[in-house]
Amino acid sequence: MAVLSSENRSGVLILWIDNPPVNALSQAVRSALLNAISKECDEGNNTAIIIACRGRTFIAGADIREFGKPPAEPYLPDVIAAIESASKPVIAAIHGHALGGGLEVALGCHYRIAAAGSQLGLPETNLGIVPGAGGTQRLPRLIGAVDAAEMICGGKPVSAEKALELGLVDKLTDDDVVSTAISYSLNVTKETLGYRRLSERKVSVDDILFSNFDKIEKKIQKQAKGATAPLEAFSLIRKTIDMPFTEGKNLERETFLKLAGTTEAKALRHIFFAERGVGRAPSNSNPRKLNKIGVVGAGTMGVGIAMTFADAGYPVSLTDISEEALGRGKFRLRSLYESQVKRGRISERDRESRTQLIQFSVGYDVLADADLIIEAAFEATDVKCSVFKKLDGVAKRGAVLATNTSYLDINVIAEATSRPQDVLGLHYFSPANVMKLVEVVRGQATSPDTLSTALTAAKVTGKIAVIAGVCHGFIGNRMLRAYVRESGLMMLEGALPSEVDRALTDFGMSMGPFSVADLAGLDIGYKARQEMQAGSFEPMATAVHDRLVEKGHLGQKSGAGFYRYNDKTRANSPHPIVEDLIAMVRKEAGVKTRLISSEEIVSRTMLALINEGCWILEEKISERMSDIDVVYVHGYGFPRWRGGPMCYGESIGWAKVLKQIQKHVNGPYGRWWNPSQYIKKLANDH
Ligand code: T1G
Repeated sequence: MAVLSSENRSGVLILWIDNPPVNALSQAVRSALLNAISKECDEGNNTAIIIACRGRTFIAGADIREFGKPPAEPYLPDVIAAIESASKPVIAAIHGHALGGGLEVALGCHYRIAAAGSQLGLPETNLGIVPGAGGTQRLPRLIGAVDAAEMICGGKPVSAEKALELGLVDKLTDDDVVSTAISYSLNVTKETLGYRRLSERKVSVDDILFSNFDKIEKKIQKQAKGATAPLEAFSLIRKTIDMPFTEGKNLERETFLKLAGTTEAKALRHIFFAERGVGRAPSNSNPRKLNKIGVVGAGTMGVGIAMTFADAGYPVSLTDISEEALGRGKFRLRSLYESQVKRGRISERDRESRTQLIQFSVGYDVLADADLIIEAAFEATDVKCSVFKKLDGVAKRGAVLATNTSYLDINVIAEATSRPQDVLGLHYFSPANVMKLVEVVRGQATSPDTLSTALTAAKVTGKIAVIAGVCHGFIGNRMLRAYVRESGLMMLEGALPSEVDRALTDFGMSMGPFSVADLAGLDIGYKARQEMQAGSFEPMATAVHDRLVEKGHLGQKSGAGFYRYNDKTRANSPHPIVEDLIAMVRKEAGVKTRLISSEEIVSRTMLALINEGCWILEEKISERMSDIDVVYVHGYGFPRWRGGPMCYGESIGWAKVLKQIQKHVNGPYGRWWNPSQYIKKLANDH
């Protein structure tokens, strides 16, 4: 199928790019575009050229699948140079997304028309690179250094409306964007092309002088959270802002090629495709219709889950055992939506309509017509089994019955019903209406249609769904246990909680393990451990955690845990009793302390994650390594620019990883370090 076709309409040549799914600038597209532009300029008699795209979007960028392969001519900067130097006006007719190389093509055009609702951006820094086809040079010449730096270094697209305000597009239309571009072309002539060629412009001096680059740099540094590409983009813009175009473009290309091969860029490409590879329904499955949702439990998770569906326009029946419990749920719902209105996230009308969609009631009768019922009751197997037994008696045939448990055995819960084939886990992460990740946990009896229905529910509510099998903690929480174990043991061996947290936030984790424990509530882990079989976890690793809970220090919720929290500012400071408790546990355990470096903290926690991840793959709890990375990046604050724990393991090298793990096998807690056959095979094959 041709990736480009041309059409003559009213004396204008329309070049239609047609390269599904997102009109990425593959080599074939670049070559066809270059030939068509050159041919029209050499021998065509049209008055103008329009570049437009078939399908749902304008060009969404270079073809990321070509990255990592030797670059193939024609190179995109040369294609764009040919567009810009064309002897007749070239107009970009934008709909959907104009991103990366797509926006750079549009910047090479002399005019840009955007359909209302379209998005324009240079998201390259999200892939660990910088724009590589003139974006860092043309954009500042069109909209000024400050707005350009914001767009390029932030990596976020702007709406067509904002683009018009910035001067990035010349016209916005609610009509057909190509027809609008044709009419627009009637008012432009080739005489004015000079100024329309951005490479012939300079960035205004005022703009450079008053750009307050230092302030922008600080903001970008904070947003980057350890990633290097945003800062590289900023330094490139700053360096080239008053350079001649060609010099600046060469430096841009040099920077682009340097970054394209970095571990960070490889990791960001990995997670980009990993996010798109998760949650694929089984091929032989048919999702059931989803019209009405039921939620059991009006606590924090239940209200968050109800909001998730109401935000997507689904009616929800939210039930609990008493009016008092419902009252607390209603209060929570109201305050959450009110704070979203206050922050400008949603309108007053949205708040009203979404609140209307959630009906509160006592008992289960209202759930009789629900297509999907999600249980978010107390985290205890006996409680959940009793809820599912009741649901089994109320729910209609074919309703999907999901539990929001974060680690319990779904097979046991399913067996409490007469329909285990309709039961699975939907493990949302708190706050459920905000966090994108949901683990879809298939029980041994879960049918393909039930699984497919749950995956559809996740998709239509904008979640990233990762399929998991049943084990204690599924994917994320099972790996978290290994990570917490090593953090806790290193605390006993000599590292302070704040040193462990700092080493890991410097590595890129959004929060350290002890801060996370305080945030989640130390009593959560305490209760979970009481339900776990002896020998299934390392008690020494959480001995201090347990002492804190027994003294009533539950973390943020009680004002103190590993840290003390200022109840006004929520700022934290070391909790004075923690060091005494650590010393006491060390003494009881006869532990001889030693200096523990941040390198050891990162190594042991990461190896623990990777080793557990390989066991999860060996036991087929997860289908693929990249799924585990998606769970950890989206559910546990793992730095995106490292691609996830398994991607990080790959970057170290599997043979080296296995060797380091084997060293721990011979250590004092070696029983937790047995390597799987899976990792041995990886080390052997790589
Ligand atoms: N290259 C190759 N495939 C791409 C792609 C791309 N740029 N963008 C998307 N896909 C695939 C994706 O893998 C999925 O495939 C399908 O398209 C639908 O994507 C020179 C060097 C455009 C907002 O970073 O942000 O230009 O799973 O599920 O939710 O300076 O895709 O179906 O097989 O995401 O509707 C810069 C990345 C590249 C844009 C659409 N551009 N894409 O979202 O669909 S670097 C980007 C997106 C660059 C220049 C530099 C989104 C989207 P499959 P999807 P969506």
